Amino acid sequence: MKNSKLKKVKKPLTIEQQINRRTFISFGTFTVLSGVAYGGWSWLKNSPKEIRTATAGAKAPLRRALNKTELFFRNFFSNNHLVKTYPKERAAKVVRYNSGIGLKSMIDVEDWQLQVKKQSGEVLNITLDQIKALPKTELIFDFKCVEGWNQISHWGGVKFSDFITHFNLTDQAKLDYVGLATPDKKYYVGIDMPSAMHPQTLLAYEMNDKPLIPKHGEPLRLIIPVKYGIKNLKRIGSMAFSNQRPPDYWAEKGYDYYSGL
Ligand SMILES: Nc1nc2c(c(=O)[nH]1)N[C@H]1C(S)=C(S)[C@@H](COP(=O)(O)O)O[C@H]1N2
Ligand SMILES: [Mo]
Repeated sequence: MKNSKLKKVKKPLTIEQQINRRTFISFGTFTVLSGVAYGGWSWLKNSPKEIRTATAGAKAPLRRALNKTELFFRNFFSNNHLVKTYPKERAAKVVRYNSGIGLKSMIDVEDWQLQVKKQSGEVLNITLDQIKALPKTELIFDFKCVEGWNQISHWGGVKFSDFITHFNLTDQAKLDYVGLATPDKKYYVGIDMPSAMHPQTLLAYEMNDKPLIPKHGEPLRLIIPVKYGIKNLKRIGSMAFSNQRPPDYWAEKGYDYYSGL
């Protein structure tokens, strides 16, 4: 009889050994993943701040990510895509007031004029009556602030795009951006032109069917429902057109320039 080869039989692991093995694997995985997370975090933490342009204050890689996200979302932006609207009854009667940068100085509403600066340097001065003479558009939508609140509110005014057509600014609207500022220049925003020309973007002079009150931006404010509240500048004093990002109050403090919804 041949020597039967003795097959080496693998002894099954005891329960205790199995537990030890799993503990080892989980703990090892945890350690490796923590290392990766810590590495990523400290890389971001030690990365340089962005170079101050229209935006500032954020880490350079974070800003790159925000700008990439903007490009991604801009591809989907469409003037046919409308923000959800609501019936009038749903609009808040007591409208929340957020902040009043650029609203502190006194202005004479009777004397107020909107200063429109063309890229050529030419300036138009437009009165509130001229603006009110245009067709009025109403909008009831859910206003959203980056600070975490939202509220359905009701606005009336002229469509930004109607304003552009009426005042022969069509060539200006071919530029990439429009910048808006309060009369004292203490609050200012930059808006990409597709968002400004969106059919629901308003130069609003009414809230709840009444003229705007000072804290909500008397006599004229921007209502741009495709953006967060920060871009909805109250008390517009001037408007300018350019191909460069106009200065933007919150973007200079680290917030996303685009701030789209
Ligand atoms: N001039 C000016 N406009 C402004 C602001 C501001 O401080 N000053 N705050 C913005 C922010 S962060 C928000 S959420 C909305 C709030 O508008 P409301 O106070 O009419 O609710 O206004 C925006 N427009
Ligand atoms: Mo806000």
